[in-house]
Amino acid sequence: AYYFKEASHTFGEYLLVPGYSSDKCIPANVSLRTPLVKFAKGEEPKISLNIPMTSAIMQAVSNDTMAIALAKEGGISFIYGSQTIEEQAAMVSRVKNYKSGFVSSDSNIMPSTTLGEVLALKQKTGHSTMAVTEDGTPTGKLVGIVTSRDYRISRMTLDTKVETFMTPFSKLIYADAETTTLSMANDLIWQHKLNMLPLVDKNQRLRYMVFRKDYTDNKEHSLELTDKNKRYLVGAGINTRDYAERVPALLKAGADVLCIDSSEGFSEWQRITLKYIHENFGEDVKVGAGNVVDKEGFRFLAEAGADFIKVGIGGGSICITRETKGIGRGQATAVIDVAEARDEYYKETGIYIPICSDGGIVHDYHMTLALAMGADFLMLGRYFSRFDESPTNKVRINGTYLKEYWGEGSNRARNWQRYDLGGDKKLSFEEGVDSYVPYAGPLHDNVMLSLSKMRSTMCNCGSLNLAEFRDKAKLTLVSATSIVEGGSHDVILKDKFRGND
Ligand code: MZP
Repeated sequence: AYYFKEASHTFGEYLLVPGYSSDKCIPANVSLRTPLVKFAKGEEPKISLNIPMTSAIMQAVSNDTMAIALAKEGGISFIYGSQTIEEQAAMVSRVKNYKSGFVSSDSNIMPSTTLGEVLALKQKTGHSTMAVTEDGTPTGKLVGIVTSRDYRISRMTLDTKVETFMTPFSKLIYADAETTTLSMANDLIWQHKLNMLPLVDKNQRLRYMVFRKDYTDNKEHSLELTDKNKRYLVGAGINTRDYAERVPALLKAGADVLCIDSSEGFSEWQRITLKYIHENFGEDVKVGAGNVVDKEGFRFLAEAGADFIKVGIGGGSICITRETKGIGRGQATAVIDVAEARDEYYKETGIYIPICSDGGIVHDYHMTLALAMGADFLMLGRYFSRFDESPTNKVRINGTYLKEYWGEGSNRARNWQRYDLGGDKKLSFEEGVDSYVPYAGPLHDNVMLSLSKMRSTMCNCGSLNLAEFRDKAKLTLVSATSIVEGGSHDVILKDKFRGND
């Protein structure tokens, strides 16, 4: 037998040691943009995410409602595959056909986005103007407009409320998108000597910008900031059995990316599946594979053609694989090892294959640690299952609100394909549990909070983007005693006394 030299560790056993933060290191300047699929040196990945979060390929997590909510934030869901092909394709298609209130693709821009990045997007989309919202979401407050005029590029900072939207002439005027026609808008523009006029809907959300005739090219413009053509990114899980039928149905429904969902990815079944998909549907169809926990597993899937590789066995909150089968590896060690393999592969071939840390995230800071250790993005099950948007029941037990959350390898999900080694089409024994998680409210609020912690930590480590963070991060293992030191200790929490009042 081969023995790994060191024990494998998980996130809770590590801490980050701060590095020098310059005065540029403020959370608003941090970009969390990350590649989702592989790309060659010097090229752009075909799909990137604005935040490094994906939701798990699970019945209790990723349906169409979750996918829309997460895409709005800049992440992506992988719709669960343990349902019929028709049902799964219908979910994908509901996401793709969802009419969003999003302020167009350009609105997915946060103040942290650099001017250069906005300009590149402007060029790509052909828009003369772009809206920048406070948190990069359609419903976020408008904080800036990037526009080009006389070949000069400027970024205007606006008052944060649409009601007090400032035009270049500091006029405080806006109009109702429901009742104002384009010609009425133009009249208003001339009457009030404006350069542009924002139109808002009844919820005061910005819907259109109307520009003065000579503003850029002597033509009248109205930019619809809801850009009805916008379609959210969505992924879908597949398995190593019915891919010949499932993949075309998902692609037809509009899936942007696929992922082989398996508890153990270092297998010939995955190689055959990847080969079939790329040969029959072309290299443009992007497929992730996994899960693996060491360099050898990474190399195998990289050579088999995976577009991204998921890391993690046995670390999921609902997972009992380590107890039932005795396989797995501490999640932090697995990520560190596989990230090294990814970097070696990149050096050798010039191909960067993003890796995803899947499972085992308990606290928000674990996400940040996983990214520091080399993950390009994260897959989260328990985290998202707690939100309003997850597909499960909300129940009240002993005065506490909870949501149901169950594993794909539990008797409830019976996703035998995920554990398939050839042979019987059934789940021979359970590898997951059926459980409750504390209900946590809407996805948007929670994701914003988690990301703001992530951005702060990155600033403490002197990093403004994820690649820089991976390079600069300094990590230390901590002893069991110092873990105790990390929580509140040697004080009596006031909460404990409430019952005795
Ligand atoms: P977590 O975020 O709840 O800790 O873990 C979610 C991950 O656990 C999933 O993305 C998947 O890789 C894994 N999973 C899903 N079902 C099971 C199971 O039943 C499982 N054992 O391990």
